Amino acid sequence: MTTITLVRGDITRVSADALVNAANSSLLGGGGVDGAIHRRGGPAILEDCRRLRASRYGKGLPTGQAVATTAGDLDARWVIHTVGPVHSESEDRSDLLASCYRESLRVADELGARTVAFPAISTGVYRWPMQDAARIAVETVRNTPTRVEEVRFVLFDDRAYDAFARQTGEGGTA
Ligand code: AR6
Repeated sequence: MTTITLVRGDITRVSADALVNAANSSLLGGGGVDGAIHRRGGPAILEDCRRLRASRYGKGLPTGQAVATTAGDLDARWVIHTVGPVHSESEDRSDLLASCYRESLRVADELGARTVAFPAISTGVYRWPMQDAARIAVETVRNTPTRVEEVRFVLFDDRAYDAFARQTGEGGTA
């Protein structure tokens, strides 16, 4: 049984076996969580990402997939990079968003990670509506068989925290 916990805050301040990064296909950094992870984690993460681009992911990491690197100076053993879908009004990309959570847990299992922290993937630059993203995140984690013991969702603001709390049945901030 995987325990789901919610915390409000900055994922780069969290201690866990693995921290998940809401990356883009280039794996070479960006804004939001991605920028924060590379800033606080230091250059070792980018070095690993460049190695991945030079080998297995020459064309970049496809949307919905996940891959691990060192966590550099972060309080974790690994960063698991995953690429969320950009939200679309005309096309249902929900399964790609669910895939980010499934694939990240699969990589976590391969690594032997027991505690994994996730941000709310795709809800920033990629514009996924928060409540729907929270539903997909929580349902997917609940329905994915894994040896991960604790999944911690790290929510950056009250709006994100409340959306996830509505899904897990915890009290929100209101
Ligand atoms: N800790 C936890 N959550 C955060 C943090 C943080 N330090 N910073 C932002 N958030 P986003 P995306 C929240 O944009 O939508 C990047 O440029 C934020 O409030 O980071 O998947 C990548 O390189 C939002 O709720 O990721 C890609 O190009 C959530 O994290 C693109 O953005 C996700 O916001 C990916 O977009």
